[in-house]
Amino acid sequence: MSRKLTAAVAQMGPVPLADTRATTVKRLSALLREAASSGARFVVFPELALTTFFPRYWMEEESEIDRFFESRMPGPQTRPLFDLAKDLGVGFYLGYAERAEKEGKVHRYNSAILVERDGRILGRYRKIHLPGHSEYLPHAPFQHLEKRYFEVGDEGFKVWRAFDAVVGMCICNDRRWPETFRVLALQGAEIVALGYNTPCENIYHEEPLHLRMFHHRLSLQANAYQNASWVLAAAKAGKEDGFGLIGGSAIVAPTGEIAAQAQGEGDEVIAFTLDLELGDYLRRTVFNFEKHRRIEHYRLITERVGAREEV
Ligand code: CDT
Repeated sequence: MSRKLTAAVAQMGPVPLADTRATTVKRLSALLREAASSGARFVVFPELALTTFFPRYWMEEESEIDRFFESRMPGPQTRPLFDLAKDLGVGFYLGYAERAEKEGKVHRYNSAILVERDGRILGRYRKIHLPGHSEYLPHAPFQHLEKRYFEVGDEGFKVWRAFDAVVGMCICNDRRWPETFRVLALQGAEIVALGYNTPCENIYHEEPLHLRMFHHRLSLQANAYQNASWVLAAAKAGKEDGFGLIGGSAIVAPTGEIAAQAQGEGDEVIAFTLDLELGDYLRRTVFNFEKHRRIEHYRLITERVGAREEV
């Protein structure tokens, strides 16, 4: 039986600091409509899609920080997107900053949700591989304060049955770590949805722009192939209040080939019909995990964090 799903990646151009949630939700709604008109039943939006990429700014006041966070999902400002999804019968992945309260304590996460075609939230992922730093870097061209504003996700890498497939989620920097995709694939992930904000400049060292894009694609393509998964990757792109973000939104096949990619750095929808059987085929053959993995030799992966010379 053929198993096909038309899915879309909705890239966003810059979201200026001054924009309101209402303006941004309108943009997301327009992208959702466009994706629906190209036949998509699942749409992936970027990481922190509702605001500018605020971890580039040093902030001290809690109220200043909190204005970038959602304490309810859907909340009054985001509700229209959920209602539209239900009307159109299109589900989505949405990245946002989550403010949660547990036992009287506030927690903040860089999160994404998976929403089914009836507008129901099926699942949530809280980003695990947080890049950047927590202290102010006086000489850096901008800050990357994810380690200051977010806690490490506490819910693991999970998958959900959605859109008649098995869907996993991760966020931005997670794509550079093979463990992300392998843990999802071990739970049967056929599709991995991922939103990202990748600055054009690397705050750690001088790096030519072409390498930023190369490493982005390399990570998507290698992980898609080695885990026989479709990868749907949505960027926030372009100059956001003067700070460049790479584009390169893409749909990558389980063969590791790029099936579709964004052309520009603005709001743009790319859609593709995923053949889910392609992944099944690879999982029965070259990447038949049950047959070929040798876990007795992988112990160090979960026992050791940093590398240590042992010669
Ligand atoms: N948002 C996010 O995770 N950005 C990171 C920047 C890393 S800088 C080496 C990314 O992996 O794209």
